[in-house]
Amino acid sequence: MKIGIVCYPTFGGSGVLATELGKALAEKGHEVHFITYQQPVRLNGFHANIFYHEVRVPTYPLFDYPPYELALASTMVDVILNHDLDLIHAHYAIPHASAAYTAKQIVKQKTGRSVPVITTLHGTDITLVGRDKTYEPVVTFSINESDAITAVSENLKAETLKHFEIKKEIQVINNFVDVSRYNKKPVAAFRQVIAPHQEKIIIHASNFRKIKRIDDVMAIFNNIHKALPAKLLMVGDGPERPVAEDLARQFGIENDVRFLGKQEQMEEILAVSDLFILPSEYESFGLAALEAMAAGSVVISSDAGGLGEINIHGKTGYTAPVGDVENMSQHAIALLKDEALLKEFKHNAIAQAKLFDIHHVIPVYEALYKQYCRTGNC
Ligand code: GMT
Repeated sequence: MKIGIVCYPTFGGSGVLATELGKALAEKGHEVHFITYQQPVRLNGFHANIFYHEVRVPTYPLFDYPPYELALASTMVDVILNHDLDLIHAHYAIPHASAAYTAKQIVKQKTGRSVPVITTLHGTDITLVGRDKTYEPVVTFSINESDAITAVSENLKAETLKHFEIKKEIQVINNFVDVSRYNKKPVAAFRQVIAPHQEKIIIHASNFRKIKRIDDVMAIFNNIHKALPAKLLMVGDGPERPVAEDLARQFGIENDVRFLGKQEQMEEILAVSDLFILPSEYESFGLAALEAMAAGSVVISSDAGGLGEINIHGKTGYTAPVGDVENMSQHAIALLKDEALLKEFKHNAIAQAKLFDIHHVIPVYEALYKQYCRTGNC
């Protein structure tokens, strides 16, 4: 099949998922066309079946707000027509689903062909931004106009139905991870640099936005640090980073906290981790936690959104109500102090990640595409 993937190219979970999906589809022989404003971060190296089409937004003195959505829709039309795409898969509703709707109408008018649009809802497009009155009518319309709608967790499906008037079935297709890539032996030299005295290694990775509750991450680590020798690796970047740096200094733990910035090779970093902290206010799924589990890290998370669907309380780690720093700290300390229990939970985390392995999920997307693909390529 010839598949157009529209996504955000940045480090966020929706872009990562879309890129990994495209790469896996290309590996299986499909022709994949990424359409976005920048080379997606995980799209590195050459693959004969992968094409990248950059959306350029010309500036003009009149445009206080450059019309990205129009440029995206026009680029989609161009790619659909010139590469004879079978379908468009839009990741994140805003503005991808509405731009895909526009492109579809233009192609229909030009050629009479109706190109299927599949929209995957990822989280904040529904729970935060999409619900805002400024966007809601367009989001509702473009979701309903999609030929198929998928959500990355049962929780996100429920949230979507609760807040939007959706007239179509939403299929849950969980996010996935390539367990074979993450389940690596830790690089001894890297571990030695980070934790020279065999300290436990704790990781948090996110876009450092308010919703991630970075202050909780720091408070939980501070409690862990008081109880046992430990190091914290903060991966990613975003508006709350200065807050985290301030807190590290206030707690006097700045020498045991490393801010690594945005990282592409998460599998290398996660390979040395013992425990992953994700105390978010909301996560539709928590792909970062799943990747950590695939690398054999136990997870201490909030029970918000879809997190409980992947992090099984008392088995792969622990979940606690949002903001319950004490609860999360005590569970983390108990686990880190008990080598046998930690080993058992790490084993469980890998087993749980295997349920979300890429090899189970790609065929589900392929089957969905086949349902809508109407050309000779299908
Ligand atoms: O909040 C983020 O981490 C970024 C955001 C995005 O849209 O890229 O992530 C959302 O989609 C991911 C992939 O489906 C999910 O794993 C994240 O849980 C979700 N974030 C939220 O719901 C806050």
